[in-house]
Amino acid sequence: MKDKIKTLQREIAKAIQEARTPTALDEVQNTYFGRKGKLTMILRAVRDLPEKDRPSIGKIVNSAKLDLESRLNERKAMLEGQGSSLDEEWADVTEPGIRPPEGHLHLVTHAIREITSIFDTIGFTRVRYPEVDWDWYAFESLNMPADHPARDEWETFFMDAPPGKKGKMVLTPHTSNSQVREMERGEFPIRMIDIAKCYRRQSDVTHVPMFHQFEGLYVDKDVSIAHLRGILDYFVKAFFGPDRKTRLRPFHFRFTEPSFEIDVSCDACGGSGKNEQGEKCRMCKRGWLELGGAGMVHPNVLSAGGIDSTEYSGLAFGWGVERTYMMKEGLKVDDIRTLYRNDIRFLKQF
Ligand code: FA5
Repeated sequence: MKDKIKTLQREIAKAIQEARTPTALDEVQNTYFGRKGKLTMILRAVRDLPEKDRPSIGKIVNSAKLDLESRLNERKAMLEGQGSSLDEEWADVTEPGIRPPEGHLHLVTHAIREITSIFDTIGFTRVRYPEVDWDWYAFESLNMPADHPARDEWETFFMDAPPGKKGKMVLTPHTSNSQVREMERGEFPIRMIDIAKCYRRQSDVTHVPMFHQFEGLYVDKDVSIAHLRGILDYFVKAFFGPDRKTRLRPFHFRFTEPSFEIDVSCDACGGSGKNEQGEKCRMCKRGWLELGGAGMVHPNVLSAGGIDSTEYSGLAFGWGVERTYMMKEGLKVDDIRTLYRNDIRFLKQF
């Protein structure tokens, strides 16, 4: 009996091992483990053995049964696993590929491109000048001598570097450093648009320490405030839409005379300063949003750029790219710092 069990155990183990598919394994299971299977019959035969032999033979049969069941389960798991992984690996080589996630340009880059192209259509060429520049270009040549209190408004970062003939080096606090640099090229008429990074020691809901400005400069014979108005109106209508209006508000800059702050009519309240309920508009001050500064180039600045101010005159303007973009219709960004927090949920919307 013992030999018979051992021979059957080897036979079943071999059959299990040789089953190549789950169906073949099912057949092995039926043949040996089923109601009339060879192993089941042996187990039953143990009952008919003389009582003295039953415990020892029973033990051998049971241990053979446990061993074979575990082989069967292992093989089953292996064959089923193989089947499913083959299913998963199946590929339709004719199917179109899956596009990898694609980024897009930052909204400030979009704004810079749009601004560049609007000014391009009226003959303003985009130029680039250093974003780390000499004090002379950032302040002194703009009618702001050293220690002049007007400089305080620019809350400047100074470079830890030895001063040169043109003073200390600064991270440009505005793009107006490009005015004299452009004049030094000596080509007329000047119609430049300089868009660059600016740096100031400021950070709150309307200020960031690094931002962008776009500086326009037009120098020729007989340039007047009428040109300034025309350029402003053209830009505002092209960038914000045909219904938006501009106004010039008297102001003071050391490098322009006269100087203005430029306001754009508020889109949220249509310039009325009140919302539909007749309450004060939350977006603006009395119907107007401030866009930036402008004015007629001061004769001292023309002289610093080597231009005869009795022959030539000029206009200049400098506005913040981020703030200008935030004034666009329907763009409800109420904290300028959001633009640079790199929160993908915010950036994805543009
Ligand atoms: C100037 O910087 C002048 N250079 C503008 C100018 C140019 C006047 C040419 C006349 C002729 P102001 O400091 O106001 O001016 O800055 C202009 C604009 O830059 C502001 O209206 C605002 O839109 C933007 N700006 C200034 N500081 C910040 C800041 N910290 N964060 C974001 N935007 C700023």
